[in-house]
Amino acid sequence: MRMKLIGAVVAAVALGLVLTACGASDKSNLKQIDQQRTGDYLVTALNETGQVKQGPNKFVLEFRKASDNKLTDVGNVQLNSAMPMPGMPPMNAGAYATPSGTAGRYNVESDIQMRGKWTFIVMFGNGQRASLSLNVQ
Ligand SMILES: [Cu+2]
Repeated sequence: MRMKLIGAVVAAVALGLVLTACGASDKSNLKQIDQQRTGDYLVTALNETGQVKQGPNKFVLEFRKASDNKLTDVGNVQLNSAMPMPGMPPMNAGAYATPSGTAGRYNVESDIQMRGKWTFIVMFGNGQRASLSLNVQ
C-alpha cells in the first residue's frame, strides 16, 4: 500500500517535470521588450537582449491567449511605428511582421532612426490592436 502511494507520487512528479519541459519548449530564450494585454490576447515583443538599439532591428512578436498563455495564430499582422516629436509630425520607422512558421509567432524587421521612446501599434485579427513601447537606445 505504502509502495503504491510512493509510486504514485514519483509518477506525478515525473509527469510534472515532463509538462514543465513541454511548456518550456513553447518558449525561447528570448527576453521581453514589452507586453500588452488587449482583450483576450497577450502581445509581446521579444529579442535576445530585451533591449532595442538604434538602427536596423529584428525582433519577435508573440500572440498568446491570456486565458492559457498558449501561442495562437492571429492571421495578418500590421505594424505602425511612431515616435512623437514635440512641434513636429511623428517620425516613423518601417516595420514589417512576417509569420515565423510557428503559429502566433512573427518575425519583425524594422529600421529605427532615432533613440528614444517609440510606440509600435500592432494591428491583428478582427480589428484588435495593441500598443507596445520601445525604449530605443
Ligand atoms: Cu525622433
